Amino acid sequence: MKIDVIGDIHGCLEELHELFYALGYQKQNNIFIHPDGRLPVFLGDITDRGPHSIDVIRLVSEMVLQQQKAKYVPGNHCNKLYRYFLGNNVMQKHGLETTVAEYLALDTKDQTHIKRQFMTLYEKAPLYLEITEVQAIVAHAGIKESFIGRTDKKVKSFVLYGDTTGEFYPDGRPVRRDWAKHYHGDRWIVYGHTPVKKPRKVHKTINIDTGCVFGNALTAFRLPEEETVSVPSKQPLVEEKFSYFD
Ligand SMILES: [Mn+2]
Repeated sequence: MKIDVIGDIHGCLEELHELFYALGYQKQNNIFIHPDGRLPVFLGDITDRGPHSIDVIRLVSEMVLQQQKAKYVPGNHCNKLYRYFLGNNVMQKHGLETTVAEYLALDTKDQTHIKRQFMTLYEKAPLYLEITEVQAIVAHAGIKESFIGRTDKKVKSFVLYGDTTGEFYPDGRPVRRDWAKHYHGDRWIVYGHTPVKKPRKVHKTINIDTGCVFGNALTAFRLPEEETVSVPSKQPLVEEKFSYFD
């Protein structure tokens, strides 16, 4: 099996279409299909902040659930939207407000449909994916080697939010450890979550969140080829959202 892992989309539907075409996919029955049968894998954070979160939910659900031509794992933004749909009192900020505004502008019938589609997508998704054919693990914010195979609370928090210390910078961003530096496994860990200007490879880990919603690029990582493919963003650049590790 050959796979194309797709980084954080955050409602950037047009860039997603362009990325699929750049990867050689064709539009067929409202979804994107690769002539060689490649498997697209969405690594979470498909909504929030960008212009077309609802249509991204429609496309990803159609590909993953209805037509079963793609895989999906959730990100922290997906977790928060799910809790909003459950009726929990979640804070509508950090981009959730844009998805909620799009959702509330739909008529009641469409609202019911989208809510059900997204909740089913989330509930059926594994916390992370182990894809043995290409020796890879896809996890939204990454995963430590010792956590692979586990799905307890500690692992869930790591996979969704990353290796946070519990402390915060003065501007509110969480302090993160650079877990990738300590990863020495043989399998690829493909992740996103923390925007970087260029895909960041450290040992056998790769961060492919190239911050499309912040004006940089949308990126895919192809296995077994070990190649990245990026398309430029159509959003304005927000420089301060990009982090730089050594
Ligand atoms: Mn994230």
